[in-house]
Amino acid sequence: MEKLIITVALTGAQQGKGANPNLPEQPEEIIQQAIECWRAGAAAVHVHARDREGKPTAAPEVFGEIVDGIKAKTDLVICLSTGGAAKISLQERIGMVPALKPELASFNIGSTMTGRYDFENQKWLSDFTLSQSYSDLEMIARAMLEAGTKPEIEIYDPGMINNALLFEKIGAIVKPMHFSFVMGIPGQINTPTPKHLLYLSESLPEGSTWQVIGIGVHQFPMATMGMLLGGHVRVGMEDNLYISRGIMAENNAQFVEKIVRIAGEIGRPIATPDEARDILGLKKR
Ligand code: KMH
Ligand code: ZN
Repeated sequence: MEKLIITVALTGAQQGKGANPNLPEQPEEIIQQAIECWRAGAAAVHVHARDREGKPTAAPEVFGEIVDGIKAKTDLVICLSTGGAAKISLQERIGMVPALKPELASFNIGSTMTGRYDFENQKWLSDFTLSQSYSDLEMIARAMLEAGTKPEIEIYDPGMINNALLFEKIGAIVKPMHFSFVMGIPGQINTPTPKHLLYLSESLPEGSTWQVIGIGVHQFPMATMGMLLGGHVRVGMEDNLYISRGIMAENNAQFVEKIVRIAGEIGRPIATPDEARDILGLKKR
């Protein structure tokens, strides 16, 4: 079986320390947890940034501080998030791409809705629509192409694979493409079942690579299915705050340790960061 790339999404733009106090927010915490994940067997990290008040930011300086800190101590593949958050404009979201020219950056290839409802108090805790037109998407794709950044194409419903094919046709994305299947967000079409994962993975153009991102309780079951199907996995506290049912994660390295254990049991060897670069067709460091 091909070596397994373990990516860790260390922290997101939605949940904060209020949801899990161990969630890293500040650059020094993010860097420290990235190093621990690398030691545990991660090949890549997916990075979001926050300002000193803990609000999501896309500022290239903050991303730059995190990237420099991770690069100083590890050879991890670094994927920067261009997903942004409410009140962050499209231009701001992708500003770090030309500024930092990351190896990988997330590319949400369509519009998505995310929300969390508090049933007890009957109100929305978060309610965010990432609204992107085709020309917005083309702009993001071309910014990545120009910077030499490989897009990590985030797929929230199968139709978004068609968008990737369209942008490849017009020369804004080049093959081989790398995809993430985000599975288990209510209201989005990638239902977290084996059937859906099989369908998604079989719908990709020849030569593509992919990883599965299971949200919340779906994280480890979907990761295991992904590993069995020959895909790669993303785990970590951006997507799931619990290391097992009812038990809050103490840090991100715990997720890597758990995946390494499962991969060992099913006979899937783990990729080093440089092996991940080979698999993804990234330049050597
Ligand atoms: N929040 C995840 C479900 C991004 O950062 O651009 C998908 C994600 C997207 O990580
Ligand atoms: Zn993200």
